[in-house]
Amino acid sequence: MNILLFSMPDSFEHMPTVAIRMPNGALTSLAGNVDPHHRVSVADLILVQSQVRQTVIRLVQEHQPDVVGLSVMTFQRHTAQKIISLVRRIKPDAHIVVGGYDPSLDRVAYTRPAPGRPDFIVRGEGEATFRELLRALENGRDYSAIAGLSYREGDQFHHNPERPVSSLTGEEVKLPRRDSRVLQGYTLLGRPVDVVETSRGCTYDCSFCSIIEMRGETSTPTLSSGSSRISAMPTSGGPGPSFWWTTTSR
Ligand code: B12
Ligand code: SF4
Repeated sequence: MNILLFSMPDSFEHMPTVAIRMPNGALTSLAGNVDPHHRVSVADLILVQSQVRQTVIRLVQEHQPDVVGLSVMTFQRHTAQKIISLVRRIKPDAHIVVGGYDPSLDRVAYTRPAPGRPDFIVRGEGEATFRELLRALENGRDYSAIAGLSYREGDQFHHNPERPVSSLTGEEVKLPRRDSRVLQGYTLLGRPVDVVETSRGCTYDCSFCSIIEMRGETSTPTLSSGSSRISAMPTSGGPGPSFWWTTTSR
């Protein structure tokens, strides 16, 4: 199947894109964890902030996606709903999936009847849930056994049980696929940048933070420099980024 994954274009006023244009770590991780016969394209819309509509239309026409996925933070919800409506108009048969912090923590906002409503909500960690969803779509299987998934039947959403948190060590979560990106130009203060994930979750409970709600009070260990996740980063001195931003919580 053709899969097109978008992150949202919105940035906070203190993070203008002239200073920071960072890739979304979730989407390349999803791309690295689906079955290998799928064609996955990742588009970080932060790179085309002034041409969002044209870019979405162009990419949908070029890639003819069977599945369109959106990664959404809370302050980006309204934009996500507008993009879903746009995709529905230009590719009505595409299955639309949302994931990330906002759909995970406020699923109700995505289930109300409205033009920007998705077909599926992936709650919590997405790698295994999204892979199983693609298998079910491909083989016409039912969705009720897929942990972490909410799915729509007519106007009714069903919410399956939660999926347990994964570990970054071992083979449970495979390496991200950065070569699935179809837009380029990530920079931090004008220098090339990329992200590498070194741990997940947190054992603290700060009231303003979404981590605990998302993953529970657990933390996967911080990876050592010998791990495959770190050694798969392009080495310094080569064509790779000048900066690596780690996604560890603390
Ligand atoms: C790295 C990071 C950044 C970087 C890069 C962000 C980027 N380009 O994505 C920078 C520094 C730029 C950043 C900025 C901000 N961030 Co930030 N960031 C993070 C951080 C530390 C890691 C995110 C990450 O890559 N995780 C690794 C990936 C693999 O995990 P994931 O994102 O959770 O994705 C998984 C699931 O959510 C799901 N999933 C996600 N998307 C999708 C999509 C689909 C289709 C599917 C199926 C599944 C799915 O599957 C993924 C794999 O399991 C998180 C905290 C954390 N530890 O997670 C905060 C976090 C995401 N940021 C947060 C916030 C608020 C911000 C800012 C708004 C802060 C601010 N006030 O300016 C800005 C906004 C950025 C912008 N666009 O302007 C909040 C979001 C809270 C919320 N409720 O939405 C978080 C959770 C921090 C927190 N403590 O609460 N951020
Ligand atoms: S990730 Fe940071 S802000 Fe969030 S609970 Fe842990 S220590 Fe607190």
